[in-house]
Amino acid sequence: MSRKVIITCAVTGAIHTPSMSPALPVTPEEIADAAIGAAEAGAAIVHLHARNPTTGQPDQTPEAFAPFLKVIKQRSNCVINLTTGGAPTMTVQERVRPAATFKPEVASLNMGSMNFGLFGMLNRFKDFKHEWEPKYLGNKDILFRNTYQDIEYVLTTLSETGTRFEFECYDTSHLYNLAYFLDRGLVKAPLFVQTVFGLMGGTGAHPEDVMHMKRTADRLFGDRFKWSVLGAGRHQLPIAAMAAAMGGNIRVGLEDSLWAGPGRLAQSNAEQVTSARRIIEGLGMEVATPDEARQILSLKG
Ligand code: KMH
Ligand code: ZN
Repeated sequence: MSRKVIITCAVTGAIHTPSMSPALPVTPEEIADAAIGAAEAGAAIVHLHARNPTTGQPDQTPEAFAPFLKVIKQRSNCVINLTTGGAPTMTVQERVRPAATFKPEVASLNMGSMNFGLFGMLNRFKDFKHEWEPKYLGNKDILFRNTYQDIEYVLTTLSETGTRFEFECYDTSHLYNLAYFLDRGLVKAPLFVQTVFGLMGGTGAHPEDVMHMKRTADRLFGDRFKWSVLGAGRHQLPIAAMAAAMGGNIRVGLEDSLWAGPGRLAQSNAEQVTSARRIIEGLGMEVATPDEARQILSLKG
């Protein structure tokens, strides 16, 4: 039997801004359509953020999530994964509210503090429509705060909900932080470890970085984790191909990359999911359905 590979699609996020791409979903209708389209193309999991429908600014209020969650649940069986990262400018108390309110099957959990370097994008994109965009991107002081206390706060806030986690690890130190929480019994196997490559402030996207992260996770967690990768920007598909061949799962989506190929903006999230699907099937493997992902990751369903 061929291996089942889980595709996660992160449809909008808090990194890219609306002026960068007309395909970036902003309104609740656009976010719902993007998530459903990604699921129809093969994503078992959709990772969701919300935005202010007028300005496109990240909005972590439960009220901003409610309209698109309702539509997605009505029209798709995909696994819903809500961000607890929100935007790096938000407090952890704000960030956890949507997951605490909607108790999804999966929520993201960022496993360490780091610099967040968005300013590289200021040279690549011009003509910002909203004043907040260049200000946000140009801030060289963004600290993405995920202290031990913050991580514990998310874990304890969600402990009664049955929500499991997409552990976002941007460096090997974050894997060690996860091992600490595993030792303390605050998180349970199978761990869904999302290793992030090529984001400024985190590890790079060289094949050696991927190998080192994978080897470290193997050594710390053995058979107690399921590995997934996310390559930022132009690294998205090369990292996906490498990891799929090494036994990993794949995350794509406009949160992580706006591109479909060199110099070509993706027209939709579904387009990136289709590219991920081609890689998986080209390697002789199969894309996991939402129910298969639920079983592989021991989700509450
Ligand atoms: N944008 C990703 C690199 C979260 O939502 O918790 C990180 C992310 C964080 O997805
Ligand atoms: Zn996210």
